[in-house]
Amino acid sequence: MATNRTFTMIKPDAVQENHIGGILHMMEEGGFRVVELQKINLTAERAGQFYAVHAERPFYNDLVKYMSSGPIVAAVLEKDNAVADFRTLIGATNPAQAAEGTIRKKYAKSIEANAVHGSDSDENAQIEADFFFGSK
Ligand code: YYY
Ligand code: MG
Repeated sequence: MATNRTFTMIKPDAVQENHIGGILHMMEEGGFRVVELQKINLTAERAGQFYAVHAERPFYNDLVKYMSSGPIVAAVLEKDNAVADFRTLIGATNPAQAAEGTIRKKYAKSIEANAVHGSDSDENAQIEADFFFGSK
């Protein structure tokens, strides 16, 4: 995958509360093109694999439970400088610290139910996109 792509998920509570459209709109308005899109249920096992890097963290079990509690929307997005620009668009992990105008400021309910995922590096964007969509 080229370095102008990133991977995102719209998390269960945002899907449950009918924010798929609003969140995708903010992504498109932010200059991102949707190149892959899929609504899917993660099993606890798959959610655990996706967040395996956090397996030793105290929030891991709750995170896995949350991420498998309802459907998510997985997507690959394209834009110049995608990974960094998307992290700016989504805002801080903790919505209490998220800047005005960010997706998490508008839609996140808590540090766990924080509306969206965004890859943190080009390498992880590739790995995470492949996790859902396979190698392209
Ligand atoms: O990349 P980002 O999603 O902003 O945060 P990470 O530090 O990678 O954590 C992944 C995920 O874990 C976060 O989106 C919510 C959850 N989490 C949590 O529930 N409690 C924390 N103290 C930290 C993270
Ligand atoms: Mg992260």
